[in-house]
Amino acid sequence: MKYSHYLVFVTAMMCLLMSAGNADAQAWQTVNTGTGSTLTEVFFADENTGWISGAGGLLMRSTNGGTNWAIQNSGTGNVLWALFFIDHNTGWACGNGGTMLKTTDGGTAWSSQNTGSGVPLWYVHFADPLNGWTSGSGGVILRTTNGGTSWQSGSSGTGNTLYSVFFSNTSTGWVTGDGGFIARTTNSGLNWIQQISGTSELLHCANFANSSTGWITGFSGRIISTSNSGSNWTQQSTGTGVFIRSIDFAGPYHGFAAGDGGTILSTSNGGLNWTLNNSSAISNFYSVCTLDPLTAWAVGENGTLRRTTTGGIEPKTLGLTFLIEGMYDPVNDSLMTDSAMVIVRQPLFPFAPVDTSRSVTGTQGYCEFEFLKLSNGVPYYLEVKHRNSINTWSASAVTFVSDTISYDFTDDSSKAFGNNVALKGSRYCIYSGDVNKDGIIDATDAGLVDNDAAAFAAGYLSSDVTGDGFVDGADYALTDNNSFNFIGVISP
Ligand SMILES: [Ca+2]
Ligand SMILES: [Ca+2]
Repeated sequence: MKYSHYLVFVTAMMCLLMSAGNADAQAWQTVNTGTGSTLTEVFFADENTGWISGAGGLLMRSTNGGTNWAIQNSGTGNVLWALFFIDHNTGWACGNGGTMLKTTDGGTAWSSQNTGSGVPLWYVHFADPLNGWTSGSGGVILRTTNGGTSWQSGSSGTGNTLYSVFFSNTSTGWVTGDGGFIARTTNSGLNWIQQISGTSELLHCANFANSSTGWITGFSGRIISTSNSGSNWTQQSTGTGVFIRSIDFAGPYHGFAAGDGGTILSTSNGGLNWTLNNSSAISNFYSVCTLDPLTAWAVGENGTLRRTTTGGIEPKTLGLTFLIEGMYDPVNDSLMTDSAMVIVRQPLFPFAPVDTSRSVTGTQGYCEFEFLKLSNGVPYYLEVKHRNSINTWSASAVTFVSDTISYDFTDDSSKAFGNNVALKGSRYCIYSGDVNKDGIIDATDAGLVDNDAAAFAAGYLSSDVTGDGFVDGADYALTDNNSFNFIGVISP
C-alpha cells in the first residue's frame, strides 16, 4: 500500500526479459519466509531490496528480490503493523503501544522514537525524508517535520480507529478508518476535512497514484476510487466479498489488492476491471507491494509470502520443437544451443505481432517460450526467428488451451507455412543462411560469409551459420546452396 516517487522503478521490458524462458513461472510463486508469524506489511525500495514487518516485533530484510530473508533486531516485542522506506537506508516501522522505530542503515540498527502516544499505530507514511505521518486507534494522527525526531498530534476530527494515512505530496493526504471514515488535508495535516465515502463499513488502506487519483479498500470486498482528490468516491466491482486489507498501484493503471482467504486481485485499467489472481494461498493477506506492472509481493498470516514477476498472470507456455539446418547434426540427432525468438501474430492481415518471447534451443529441438499477452481460445500464427535462419511461420493459426500449446516443426514439412523447411536426416529444419536477416538467402548473404571466412573470423557471428564459432567453407557451402535454391520467407 505504498507508492513513493523516491523509489526507482524497473521497466516492464526488463522484467519481460527476466521472465522469458522460465518454464516454471507461475502467476504467484510461493516463497518460504522461515517463520509462521503473521506478516503485516511488505515494502520494496527496488526490485531487490525489501522489508517485512510482523507480529512480535518481527522485522526482516531481503536483498535478492524476496528469495531470502534475514531477521533484523527491532528491539521490541510489540506487533509492528506497518513500515515505510524513503530509500534503501532510511525507513520507519510502527505498531502497538505507540511504537515508532527508525533506521538509517537499511535496518541493521533500529532506534525507538518517542511518539507521545500509547495507542496502536496502524500506518506510517513519509512524503520525503523529513515529513511524515502516522495514524492510530482513537482517531490519533501524528505528524513530524524532522524525520520523526519529534511527533506532534493533529486533529483528525474523529475518535474512530484510523487504519491508514497516505500523502501524495508534502501537503495533500488522506486518512481512512472505522465507520467508512475518510478525511483529507491540504495543509500537511494541520486540518482534516471529512469526505463522503458512501459507506459506514470499515475502510482500511488508501493508495494514491497522484494528488487526484486514488483508491481505498475495506470490508465486503470494497474498493472505492476517486479521480478528483476525493470529492467523489465511486465503488469499483471486485467480484469478491472478503475484507480487502491492502492496495498498491504502480502508476494510475496497474495495481494489486490483497485480502482475506488468499485473495489477490489485479487491474491494468485503474480498477475498472479487477481480476482474481491464483495465489495458491488460503491465509489472509495483510499487505501487497508493487513496483511495476509485472512485479509485486504479498504477505499475510502464517508467514505467507507470494511473489509475482508476471503481473499476477499465469504465463502461456508454447512447447515448440524446431531444428536449425546449419546447427543440427542428424547423425547424433543433436542441435546446438542458441538463442531464438517466437513472434506470436494475429491470424488475419496484416498479421500484427501480439507478443514475443525469447528462449534457448534444446539439444533435441524442444524449447519452451512463455507469453503474458496471449489468451486461450484465440488463434495465432507462430513465427520462429533466429539470428541467421529464415523466419518460419506455422502452417496455420494455432490456439492455446489451458494456457499451453505444443507445436512441432520437425516431424512433417506441412507444419511450416508453404512447407518452407529443409529435410535433414529424418527431421525437418528451418533454413539457415539469411545472414543479413532481410528475409531471403541470396548472393549478399553468401558474400558476407565469404568475406568473414577469408578473414578467418571467429566468435558469435551471424555469418557462422553452422554455429561452431568459426566462419569457413562449411558456412559458405550451406549459404550458397540455399541461395542457389532461392530460399526465402514464405508467410501468409
Ligand atoms: Ca539475406
Ligand atoms: Ca561455422
